[in-house]
Amino acid sequence: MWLLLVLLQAAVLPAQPCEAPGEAAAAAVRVLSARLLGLAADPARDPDPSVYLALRLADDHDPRGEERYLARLHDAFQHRYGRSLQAAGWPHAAPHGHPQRDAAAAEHGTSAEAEWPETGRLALYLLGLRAACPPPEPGPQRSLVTWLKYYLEEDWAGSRQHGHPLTSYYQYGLGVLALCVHRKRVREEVIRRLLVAEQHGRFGHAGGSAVDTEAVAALAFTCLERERSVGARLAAELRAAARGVRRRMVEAQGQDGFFGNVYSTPWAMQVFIATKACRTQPAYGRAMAALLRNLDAFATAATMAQALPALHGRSYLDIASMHCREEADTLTAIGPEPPPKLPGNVTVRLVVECPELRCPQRRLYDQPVPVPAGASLLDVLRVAAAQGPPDFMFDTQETPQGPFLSRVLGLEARQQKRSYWQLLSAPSTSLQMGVADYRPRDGESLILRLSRW
Ligand code: B12
Repeated sequence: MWLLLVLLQAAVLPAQPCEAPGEAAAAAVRVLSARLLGLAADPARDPDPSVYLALRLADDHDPRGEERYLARLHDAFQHRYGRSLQAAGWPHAAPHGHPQRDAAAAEHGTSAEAEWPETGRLALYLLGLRAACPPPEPGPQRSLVTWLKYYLEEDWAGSRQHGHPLTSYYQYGLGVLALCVHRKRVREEVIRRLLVAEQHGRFGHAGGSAVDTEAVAALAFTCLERERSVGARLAAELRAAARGVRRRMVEAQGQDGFFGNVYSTPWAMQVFIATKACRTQPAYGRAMAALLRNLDAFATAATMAQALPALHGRSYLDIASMHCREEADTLTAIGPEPPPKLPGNVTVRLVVECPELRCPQRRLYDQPVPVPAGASLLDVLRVAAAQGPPDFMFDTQETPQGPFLSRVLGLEARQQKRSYWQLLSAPSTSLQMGVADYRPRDGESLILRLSRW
């Protein structure tokens, strides 16, 4: 009866492709892959495992370019995680911090931050290794897997204390997903922590949507269930949780076709791909159409890297079954285009708000800032810093997503306190881009607000 229903549904609903449909769309997606390859070739940018994953999950390849990128990733990660945890003093000592972050932390007196787990980055690197062709020897990967298991525990120690992982459920979910894709046993307790958080709706945070995190968790659940590495009862719970995530995404799909926003939509689409609902679920087709209408939104390496797997109809679960066939050299890099030069100037109002008790007043800064048309918010901040009085100061930290605004007027957003400098367009629209990518309109008021997440 059940089988009959499934067959009937498949026969009634028109099948749609999981990848971008039609030749024109496929060509546009190939151009996006070629742009990403162009950005990957720039040695000035730190290598990012998500970029490598997107190149590996594409239809077209530049095998030598991908090899070079993998070598850069090894350079960045292996020296740090190549040694065993025991050699690093575990379980009695925390692993050493990130070299760059340590230096920054020492400078700003935030040494505690340097010891925080790097669950997400290590998980993405391990996923990248699994996607490499040919796959590297498993030996050196063993210590990486041990480090990842250690980080998941460290993260959770934070959760017991604070009610959430030290990093985020997004990174915790990536950690579980990476272990599963590597076919490593994941302790039931580790899985249950994520499952319970999903069941209690703990993925959302103030000022941000939960879609990206829900999607990562649902991918991890689907992987665990598929690998048959858990008992029948837990498998049924994981299947139900992934189904629940998918149902909520369909229900919450916007008129614009997005699940959440344009940037979370590709992650959500990966869930439909991984659970094989992409061919039959009309919401998936609408989301694909919406992405294809908005490909221009994916202008940075990080956003392109997150969009491309879904545009190719692939999910991170496909990494587990990648075959290393001879891959033809069919992708040629396209160099980055400089932003168009616009004539004239615009004036933007820059406001800094601190709704916290430690601040003497809520509004700390409110000034017009003239900048050339087409300038980014980062340009606005630089002009404001140069123009004074009143004085304006800010700091950014480099991340794979671009510069992250970390300090304004001497006030630092603190990871431990889950505070951050939120970017808003007045009166209350949270920006969907960072300071380097957002280009304000003439007369727009932009608010930098110290917020909690
Ligand atoms: C968790 C999260 C946050 C947390 C990060 C803190 C933490 N300790 O984890 C908080 C709440 C602080 C945050 C803030 C913002 N975020 Co955010 N964030 C995420 C999320 C869900 C996961 C990031 C992550 O952990 N990645 C895994 C790790 C391994 O990768 P990573 O690159 O090292 O991650 C670090 C950086 O990405 C950085 N970060 C997080 N968000 C952003 C956004 C920007 C623009 C930059 C430069 C850096 C950055 O914090 C991460 C943890 O250290 C992603 C979802 C996604 N699809 O990527 C959105 C996401 C990256 N964020 C986004 C946005 C828009 C923002 C904000 C600009 C929102 C706003 N209006 O203020 C701010 C950044 C403002 C600033 N001060 O510069 C967008 C970026 C889209 C784009 N065009 O690039 C995403 C994709 C969400 C979405 N679907 O729209 N974010």
